[in-house]
Parts: sequence; C-alpha cells; structure tokens
Amino acid sequence: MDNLSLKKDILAKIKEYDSIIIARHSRPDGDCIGSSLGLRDILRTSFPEKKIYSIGKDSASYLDFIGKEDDEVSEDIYKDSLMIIVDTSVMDRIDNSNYKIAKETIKIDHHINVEPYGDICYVRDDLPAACAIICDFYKTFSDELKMTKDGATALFCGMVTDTGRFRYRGMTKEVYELVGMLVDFGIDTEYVFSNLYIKDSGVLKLEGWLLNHYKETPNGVAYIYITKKIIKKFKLTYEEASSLINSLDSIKGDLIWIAFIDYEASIRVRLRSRYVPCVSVGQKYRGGGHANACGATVYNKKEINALLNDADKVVKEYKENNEGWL
Ligand SMILES: [Mn+2]
Repeated sequence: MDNLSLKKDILAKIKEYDSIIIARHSRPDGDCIGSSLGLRDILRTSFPEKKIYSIGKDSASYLDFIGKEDDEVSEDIYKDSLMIIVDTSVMDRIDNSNYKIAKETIKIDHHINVEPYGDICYVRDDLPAACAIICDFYKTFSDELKMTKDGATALFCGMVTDTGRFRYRGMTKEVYELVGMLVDFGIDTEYVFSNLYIKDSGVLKLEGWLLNHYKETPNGVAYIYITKKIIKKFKLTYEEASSLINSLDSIKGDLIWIAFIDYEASIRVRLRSRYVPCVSVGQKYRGGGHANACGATVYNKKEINALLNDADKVVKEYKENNEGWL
C-alpha cells in the first residue's frame, strides 16, 4: 500500500477510537520521546474529546524539558484502546507489554522493517526520524489536525537528536521543510539545543579520558571499552555512557567507530559509520538498526575482538574499492 493510503487509514483509525495510547521503545532517546509526546499533542489538540496517553516504563530525565509521559492506566483502558507504537522496529523492544491486550495496534517507524507488526504497519525508512514521520503526517492533514508550540518543540527535539543536529545525509529538502514547519510554531530552538547539549563538567572530563584512551584497528575502526569501573569512576548513567560514542565521530580515516559498554551481564555495543554501512556487523552480533547506526550485544573479550575484526574487514574492503573518503 502507498504511503498516502496508509496515512489515511491511520487517521481513520484515530477517529474511530475514543481512547488512544502511544508507546515507544525501551531505553528511550530524543526521537522516541519526542515522537510520542508530539503525536500526543497533535491528537489531544485536534480531538479534545478523546483520551490520549503517552505511556512507557523506562524514563529519561534529561528529556523532561519537552514534557512528561502519562502514568500507567488500567488494563481495562488498554482493552478498548488503539495503541500507536512509535520508533520501535521490533516488538521485543516495545516498552509497554500491554500492546498485547490493546484492541488494535499501529506501528509507525523509520528503522529498516525487519519485523512488520501491528494491524497497520507504516514504516518510512526514507525519513531520518520517527518525529519526521509524525511531522509529515501532520502536514498531510494540516487542514484538519492541530498542534501546539509544545508539540512542535517535542518533534523538533527528536529531529535534532536522530539527525546528529541536522548533519546526516538523511536531511533532505523535504526534511528541512518539515523542520521549518515546526519552527513556524514559534518554538525556541536555542532552548532545545541548550537542554540537549550543555554538559556537566563530569561528562566533559570523561570525554577527555575517552579521547586519550580510544584505540584504532589497522584499517580504520575507532573503539572504546567503557567498563563498569569507568562508569563508576565518572558516575555515569547508561545513557551518558552510551552517548560517548558520538565523541569518536570525527576521526580522520576511522570510518567505523564503536563503543562497548558494560551493562549488567552483557556488553552493549554501539556502532556508527560514515560512507560504509556497519549494520551487517551489528546484525552478526545479536543486533541491528540503521545502515550507519546500529547496536549489538556481546558477552566477552573474545567476542569483542571478533566483532572488531569483522568491522575492520568492512572498512578495509571499502577503502580498497572507493576513493574520496575522509
Ligand atoms: Mn528514531
């Protein structure tokens, strides 16, 4: 089915239900909270007679500046509700197990559609953020939908975080126009950037440590292992530890960069790349995601080394067959 038909079906479903619950993935980021709260704002403002909730288990206090999700509701409410799940590629990652009892579900996502689910499955891997999908949905039906400045701020936040502050190639003319539409709501863009990127001095000191300690493979993979000891020393949350991956994103010649983070009994892996996709490496080690940004999980040093070897091979092959990379 084409995108416009899917959007029309989604709007028809929204109109059909008196109660709608929006869910998102676990260990939330700016895009999933932003798209959940942004969609909630659009639905509440456009359909004030309906009950609209954004509900998830894990919290991310650094995103409280764009608003808070709702408290859990009873199973009876779920049974009569439409559930819209945003930014979540696989059902396993939905941070709300009650999707199983919701009357109907809709998947709205921008990750590669490895696991279609929901009564309606609307996936746009041509857009760089779930927030961009919500913006486009709003734009398509702007003659009948409404949104406030708060909703636009939440959506803007997700656009900023999932595009690396508008730097990635996914920023097409169409996406810039969606961002422009949000700015037209009078949002304070500096407020969003400040809340997202002003850092505690402890985090900066940790970045200093990281830049002094990262390693490189022979063909150009930069990597860092953030152990339990380091997490304790710098008093990091898991989110802070994993966001450190971004500090390795501008090293000349290192086309893939990887952070290994101790997390409970496993080692979580975050992979990023430019020019060459890294997702095949993530998929080989219990993970996946986007072509140039994905995750994985490993369990010991041996697996770390095997993963690094695979990533190194990917870069080697790319460099041998391509020019113009930096
Ligand atoms: Mn996203």
